[in-house]
Amino acid sequence: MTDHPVTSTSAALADLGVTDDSLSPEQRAQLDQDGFVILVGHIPDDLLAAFRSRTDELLEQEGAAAGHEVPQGGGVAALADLLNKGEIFERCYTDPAVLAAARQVIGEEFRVNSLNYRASLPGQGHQGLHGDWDGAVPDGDFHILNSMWVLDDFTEDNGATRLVPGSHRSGRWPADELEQTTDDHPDQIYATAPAGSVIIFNAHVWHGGTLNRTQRRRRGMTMSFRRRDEPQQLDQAHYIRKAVYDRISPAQRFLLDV
Ligand SMILES: O=C(O)CCC(=O)C(=O)O
Repeated sequence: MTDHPVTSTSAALADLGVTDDSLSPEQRAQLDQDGFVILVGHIPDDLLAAFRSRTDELLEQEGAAAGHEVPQGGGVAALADLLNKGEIFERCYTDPAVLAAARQVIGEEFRVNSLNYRASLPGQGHQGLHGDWDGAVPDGDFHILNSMWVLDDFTEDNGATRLVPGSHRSGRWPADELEQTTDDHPDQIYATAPAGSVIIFNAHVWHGGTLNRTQRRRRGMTMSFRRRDEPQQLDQAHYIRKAVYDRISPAQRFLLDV
């Protein structure tokens, strides 16, 4: 790890151990074609346990204010600004596979957008199909990459994220095909995955949380990256705490843009 200032995304990624092998050729092809790839068993058990206990602790501590930094709508327990709320969360934006995917989708110039937590509550959580963008973009002109860090098993009945494979390349938008974006889409799939998985997706793929029909929460964290010359969902330079800034490496500071 370098102590010298880092001045490019490629230098930051090299410093964090991102290589051509950080994703396999099959994973890269799926990310291009379908717009997503699921890494099963990607989060070590001890880290998964730490994510669960720290997010529970934060929900308890923050109470009604939880998630206020990035409002996420109703029907969920939400948290935001996680990168300032525990060293463990730094694993999400320094993960070589996720960073390799961000470079593949966005290109060489990107930075952290945000790390949020979204737990669909029993009987709630259904979203309209959307991309994390204002409308369709030409194939290949992508701005944003997201990754869902799966903290509970995602199943068809507990609110797993739905995705429409290939929709990022369609030049169309959910409202072009659905009367209501909350409707089912004939080509949608449920991104079912065991706890400890990471679902990496081109955020222009039409997606959304689904109804949690169970009596338990469905917890996940979304770690996203966006082109460097565009606003971050959470202004990291504004929010960064001194202790965090002092602790992290030059490569991490470059990725946060702080
Ligand atoms: O929680 C999910 O499954 C998806 C969340 C999402 O797409 C969003 O909040 O925009």
